[in-house]
Amino acid sequence: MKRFKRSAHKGLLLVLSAMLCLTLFTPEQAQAAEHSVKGFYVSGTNLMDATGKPFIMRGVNHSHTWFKNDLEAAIPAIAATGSNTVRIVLSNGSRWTEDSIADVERILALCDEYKLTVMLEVHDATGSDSVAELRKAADYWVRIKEALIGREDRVIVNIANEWYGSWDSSVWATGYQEVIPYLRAAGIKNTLVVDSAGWGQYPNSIFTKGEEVFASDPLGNMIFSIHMYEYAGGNAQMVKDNIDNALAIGVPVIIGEFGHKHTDGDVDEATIMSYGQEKSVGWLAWSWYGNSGGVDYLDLNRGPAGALTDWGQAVVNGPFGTLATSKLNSIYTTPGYEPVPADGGEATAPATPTRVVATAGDGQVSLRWGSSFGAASYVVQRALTSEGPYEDLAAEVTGTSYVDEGLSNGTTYYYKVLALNSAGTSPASIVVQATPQETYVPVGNLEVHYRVGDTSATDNQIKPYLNIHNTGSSPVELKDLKLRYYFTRDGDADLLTFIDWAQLGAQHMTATVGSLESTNADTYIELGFTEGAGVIPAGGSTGDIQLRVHKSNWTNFDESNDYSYDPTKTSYTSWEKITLHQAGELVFGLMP
Ligand SMILES: [Ca+2]
Ligand SMILES: [Ca+2]
Ligand SMILES: [Ca+2]
Repeated sequence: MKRFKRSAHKGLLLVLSAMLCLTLFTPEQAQAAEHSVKGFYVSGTNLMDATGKPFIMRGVNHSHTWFKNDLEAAIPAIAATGSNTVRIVLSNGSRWTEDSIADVERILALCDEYKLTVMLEVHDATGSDSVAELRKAADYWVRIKEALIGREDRVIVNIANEWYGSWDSSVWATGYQEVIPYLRAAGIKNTLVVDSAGWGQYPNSIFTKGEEVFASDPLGNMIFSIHMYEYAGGNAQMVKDNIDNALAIGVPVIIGEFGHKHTDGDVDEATIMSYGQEKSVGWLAWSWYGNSGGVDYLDLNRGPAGALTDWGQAVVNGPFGTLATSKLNSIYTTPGYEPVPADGGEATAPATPTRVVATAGDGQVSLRWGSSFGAASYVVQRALTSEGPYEDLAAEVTGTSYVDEGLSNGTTYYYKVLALNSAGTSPASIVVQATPQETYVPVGNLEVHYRVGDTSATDNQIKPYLNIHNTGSSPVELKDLKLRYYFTRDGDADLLTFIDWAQLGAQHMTATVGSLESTNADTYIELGFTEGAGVIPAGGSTGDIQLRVHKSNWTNFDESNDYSYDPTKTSYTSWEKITLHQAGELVFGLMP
């Protein structure tokens, strides 16, 4: 029962059911007998995941091919909606820039980290009635098949977005009957998705020709997709009829795209979501962001990682939205699940840990990393130089973080993380480093906050932005305060200072240049306040003070060697490498 033709599908299923009863196969045995590859498979009108549980897609579409640089922002934000699936728009190169296999691998690795099942699609043949365009889509999947093989448990292939624009079924069916066996012959065993004719909005093609198309798949591992806009999802009855009639042929169907309205009318999105839940039918809303040309209202989100729109709120937070109804692919939640390659052979070693971050603390370093797909545990290695030698610091770490304690402040430590399972060990992650430092505790009630006004360390200006906070319970006279910003002046030219803006009034501020001899500091700018500057109220602050320093000959600085400069502080943060004196006494910060 590994493979059977659709024509015999229903009868054989009955026989299989009878055999299951008689021989008491476990579900695992039945699945192993029925499927030549561990991955998604079709059982009646259900799509099943590789652990044998029904998988009901809940998620969104993401227009990756037009916004290739936004992936790292978009995927975590999409995962945060609770989606279990993301449908990724790719290009086979006919109409847009082809997404290379390396790019696809990058997408799939990132989605693995965020436990998102991926439905890949190519968009170039959208609306075309040309079989040649469908073949180009199929050829694309064969070109990148090495990215698909071995990921049958988490990657689904939507052969061609909305191929076939006409409201007609014959050529639509024969086109798919040609390319589906072609994809299978190439060794692609992933679940395939076929969009209905009529730009995805003519589900009659599924009702009438769907069984013939399904029969062309020697693995019987394909599902249909309806795109529900005004012509296929315009009202509740239309939504229900289209879902019911598609399921009636005995094959799974999903709503691969839907909106809340469209060019020529309303869409009943509430029924799509609620009836989809009632009938265990998957759905993927169009689309994360980036819509234009008059359908901007279809954006679910404001930018790759911005806030949800009203449409996004409905899809994510609605009564049948992703947060209420989405369940992750069980492969990501089943302890001990190990991915198996397409040939059914040995389990594979996990992926290399990515997004490794080391954060220095007082006598310690905190490490965290993204979860590696297929990992049972992690090993953290440490060295005192970036080249090593690295020694195992912690083994069998089952989470994705580790705190290395008892370290010497001022010493730089280097770390790598590796992932393990029963099949082996991943390659090591990139090296990260951190230098533990004593935590600075302010002695009084005044605290200097700093951010960089420009992050270019080699241009002709130094731009520290400053704000003094009074955390005490009585007001502080500004005229008693002196701020110092320390740097190396990199040359002999005179320095010009400007208060570009100060919330308390730049006319109440003074700026003078002083010198000293210390590491990374031969010069400082001292900011003071006039008699009329007033006070910092209890619990208040000075507000923004925007200082700018130039040389008289406008040559460049090198800020990278400046004591007070920290380009990572792009938002206001307490910063002890700027000092504050009150009536001549140091009350905040560490002098260089
Ligand atoms: Ca609507
Ligand atoms: Ca600068
Ligand atoms: Ca400098």
